[in-house]
Amino acid sequence: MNLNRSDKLFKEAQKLIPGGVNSPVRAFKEIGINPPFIAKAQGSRVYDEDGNEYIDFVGSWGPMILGHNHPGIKKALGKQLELGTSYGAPTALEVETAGIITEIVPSVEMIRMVNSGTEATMSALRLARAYTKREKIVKFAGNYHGHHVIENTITADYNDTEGIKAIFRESGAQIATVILEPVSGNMGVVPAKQEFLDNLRAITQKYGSLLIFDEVMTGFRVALGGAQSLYNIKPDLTCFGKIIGGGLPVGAYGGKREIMEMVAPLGPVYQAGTLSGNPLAMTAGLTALKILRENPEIYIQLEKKAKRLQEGLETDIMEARINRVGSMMSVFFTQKPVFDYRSAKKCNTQMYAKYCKSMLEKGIYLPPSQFEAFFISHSHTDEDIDLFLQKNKEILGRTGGLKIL
Ligand code: KE4
Repeated sequence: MNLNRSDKLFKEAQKLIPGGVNSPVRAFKEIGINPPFIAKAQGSRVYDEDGNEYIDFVGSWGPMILGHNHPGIKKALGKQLELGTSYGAPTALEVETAGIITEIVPSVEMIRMVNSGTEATMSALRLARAYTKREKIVKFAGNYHGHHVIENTITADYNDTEGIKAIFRESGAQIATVILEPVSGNMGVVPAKQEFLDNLRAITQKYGSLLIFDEVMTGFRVALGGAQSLYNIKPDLTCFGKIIGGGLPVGAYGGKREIMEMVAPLGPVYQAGTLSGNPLAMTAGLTALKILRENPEIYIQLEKKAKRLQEGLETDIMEARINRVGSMMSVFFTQKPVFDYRSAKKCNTQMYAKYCKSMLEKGIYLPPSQFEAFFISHSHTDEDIDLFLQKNKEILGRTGGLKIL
């Protein structure tokens, strides 16, 4: 596979940008090869600077649920471009976007736009501390809430109900909030158990702590209403990102009115942003959300395609476990269940690296890290799924074994 131009660009990039990338995972370090530099994308495909074509299962790490360069989003952006790109003033677009999210996600009565998932979780945590007048934050090993450093935390084990009960017995009165990914995507895909979430909701209520769902990845992904609609749990605050930007930079946090009313200029929690609610980003996000709301069969089709891929991989790769929720999934090279970060870390990550590299050489673009999710989009066809399964077979040796090892 010719990666000459990408290699040259990477060499140049490394002189100017830390690690040659603007986000670490893009450097393909875990895979041990130079990353392809992507030149364009359309539907389920991305194309690198050397003209190599890939079926894309990274989907820009989640936003591309409708596929790349969706015609409806492109048309809406073209129209908005005629009207300008940023005003630093309130717009009707922000009202409409806030409206559609609060309509689709009932736990969100009020919402504030920011520019990334990191900003969303950072702001939600600050707000939770201000609202409860407490400082401690409970988070979970293997969950990622953006690159901000969360101080004064207690790190618990995911899916460990007894562990959480013990933490609250010990420190409940000091705990401002519990934050988690209701379906983890950042240790690979690891779904929360229903009783684990039910307990979290009950115990935070009992101790007067807030429950924050980080749905930056799962929001509008695992279902239109996100993971909270699958588990039928109402968190106090929810963080969004990725899909709500339709491919442009958007994050948001929202929840109970009485909590959100503490945010400036209404309340004392100052949070601001030059490009928050930017008209272009709102246009892309709003268009994507309208398409998802008006075409519920999209989620039925996503489920069908993703289920078929999961079953195909489970049949062909004897050494692997596939965790999946809706159209987000991960291949773990282990024979044991993966239900928390400890079990995820026991997987054969070297095997994953070889698998990912071999699939890339076959034109299948997977996340270059075991501890990420890959995504099916509405633009992936049945042929794309067939090709994934066929390429998967090609790199397997003896029945189910990996020839590459
Ligand atoms: P951003 O600041 O990257 O928009 O969002 C941070 C974030 C917060 N919460 C969850 C659950 C997330 O998954 C993320 C970001 N996800 C990673 C991929 N796992 C983004 C990819 C990257 O870091 O380049």
